Amino acid sequence: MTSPRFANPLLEGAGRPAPRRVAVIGAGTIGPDIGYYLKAALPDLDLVLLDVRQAAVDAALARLKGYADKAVARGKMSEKAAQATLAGLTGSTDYEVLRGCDWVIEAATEDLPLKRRIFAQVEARVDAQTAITSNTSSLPAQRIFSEMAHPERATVTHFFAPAWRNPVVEVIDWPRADPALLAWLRRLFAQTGKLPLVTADAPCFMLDRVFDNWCNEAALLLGEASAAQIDSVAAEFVHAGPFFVLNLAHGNPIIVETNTLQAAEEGEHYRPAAIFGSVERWNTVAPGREIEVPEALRARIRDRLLGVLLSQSVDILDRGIGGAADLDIGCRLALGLRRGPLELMRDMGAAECTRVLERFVRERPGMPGPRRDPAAYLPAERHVLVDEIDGVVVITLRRPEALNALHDELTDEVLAVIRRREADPEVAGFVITGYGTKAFCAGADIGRFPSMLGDAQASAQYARDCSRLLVHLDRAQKPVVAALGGMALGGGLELAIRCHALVADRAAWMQLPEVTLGIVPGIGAMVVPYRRWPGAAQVFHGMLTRGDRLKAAQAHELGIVDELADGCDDLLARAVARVRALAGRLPRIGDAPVPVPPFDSGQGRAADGRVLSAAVIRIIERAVREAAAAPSLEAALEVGYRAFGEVACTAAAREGITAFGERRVPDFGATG
Ligand code: DAK
Repeated sequence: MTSPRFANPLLEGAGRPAPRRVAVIGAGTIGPDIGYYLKAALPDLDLVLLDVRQAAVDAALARLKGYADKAVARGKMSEKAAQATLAGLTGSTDYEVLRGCDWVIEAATEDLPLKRRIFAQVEARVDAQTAITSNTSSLPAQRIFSEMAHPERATVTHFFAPAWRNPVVEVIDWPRADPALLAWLRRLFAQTGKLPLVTADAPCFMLDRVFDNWCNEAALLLGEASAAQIDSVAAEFVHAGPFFVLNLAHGNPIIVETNTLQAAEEGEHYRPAAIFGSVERWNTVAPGREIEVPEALRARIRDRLLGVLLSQSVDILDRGIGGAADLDIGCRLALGLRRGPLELMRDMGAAECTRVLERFVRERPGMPGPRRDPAAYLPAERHVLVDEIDGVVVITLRRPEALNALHDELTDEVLAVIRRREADPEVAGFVITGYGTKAFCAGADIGRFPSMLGDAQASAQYARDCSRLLVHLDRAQKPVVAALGGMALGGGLELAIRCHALVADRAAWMQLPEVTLGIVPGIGAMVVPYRRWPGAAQVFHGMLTRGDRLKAAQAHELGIVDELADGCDDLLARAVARVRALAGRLPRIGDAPVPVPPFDSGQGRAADGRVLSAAVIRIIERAVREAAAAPSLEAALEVGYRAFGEVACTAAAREGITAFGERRVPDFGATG
């Protein structure tokens, strides 16, 4: 596999335009789900579902209408967006509809001769530039496409269920594929909310090698333990145990097929467990429920399950089937692992990894063992991508499952990359951007907050600790520019405003939603804006005390955003150019106290009419005034940290954070 030129797919040039007409062949489960994802992301697209059976087409179209109706009912989609998604979505049983398509996606049964017949029919009707991809989970591209007239425009794009929602797509880099096709697919996926992971053309690619062998290993343990016991032990590592998932996905025949393929290609140790041939449904426990497992048996099952995960992971990395950070994020998002296998290895430590792997290879002869020290398999960065353009290091926050929300590990990684590269004379500076086009960053990962509630000291200290990156930016010797491609919320906006310049896509917007959560933005937003953009003080008052949104264009007029961009290429090009322009003349946030206009004592409501906490608003107003009067930036920031500590002890914070976790609107009327 050749590594993509850029880790962030959006840094690849546009190459060819986005598709206008797409066909999905196969109206079973995954084909229509792929179609729905594409139509929701690209509503102007002409999309046709093709199947040999009209009944399947009709059922698929009805299902997709149901998805759109549900999205509207849940407030996830506007009526208008739902109509646009369903418009231009048609079904057919006639291959002639393929004419004029610029992308054909095959999602038929996992049957090599059938797939080849389908592609012969496709090639007879489309022109040589049409992209053709297959959604197989196991069959190598080499086998599927090698008989085609133009194999260079074909590859595998392997989606994961449910394909309309699951962000992961494996994109297979096989020797005959045109690199421009891969670049186009990666970019298109990243622009439409997906997470493309490039993998080599091995049977079962990257993620199904992990999943299939995990399930197979579980089945091989059945002589010693029941399915329910094995699922109970597996719960430490996955959200749903292997047998539960096999029941859900009717997966037994799939494991038989895929592991037979791996056995034929790579050795008998991959042979599927015989029991798959005689059982249809496993008798097991649902996720969240566990049954008693004797300690010695638990330890044995645990070692075998960990063993197969680690063995597959080191093999994937040793053979270059996929990348380390991709393996971890793919296993979490596509396979439902609680932690990626390399995260597990990191947490286990080298000695425990070696013990587990040695035992596994001893008990399962032929299974791959490590070729390097366990530590050598760990990714340098887990949550950020690092690229370089023209001497500018582009750091991409990549947590698509949480709209790039910040947590400690992520901010530590950003800081580590900056520290590692800033002394390099070849490096002019840095751009920080968010993965995809929807979000720069949706704020702090609120999951961490409940543990701090009620402890003012610990909360204030946490705010100080979390500010390491931001304080580093205040003192940086090289420019750091924030490139906002979409929303910048809460802690994400606090990061952006500490960068030396902001460049934003016209569609981007900003918000400080903390007040709606019963907390305050403690790491700079009550301080920095008033010192950097005093003319916009009233706007920041509204953002802080009402959660008002600020659109990029207005932020540009106010001087907060230095440049507006049109689309992702323009955004990143401008951000890189801005880094170069800032060299040697970095703006610094002032130490001198600044005046602040009075707050208009509003009605304590958010822009959408929701009641906010009067106590929290009081803390914000006081902190803004105190910070503005503070004799230095450092002292002003300290005011913000302490205000976060204070708010963490309020009933409003407890209510707001609890409500967020429970996905309900907080009741600040009751808390004050
Ligand atoms: N954290 C974790 N996950 C998040 C997230 C966040 N901030 N924002 C979004 N996500 C997740 C969603 O839960 C969802 O996950 P699944 O349900 O798919 O598992 C996924 O991202 C996609 O989001 P949605 O499905 O909600 O997408 P929509 O387009 O429908 O809505 C939204 C987008 C941004 C309007 C919505 O996701 C939203 O309201 N998100 C929460 C925004 C928010 O409140 N952000 C936090 C602001 S407070 C401090 C340090 C920092 C801070 C404070 C103190 N100290 C150290 C003291 C900062 C605080 C904040 O940032």
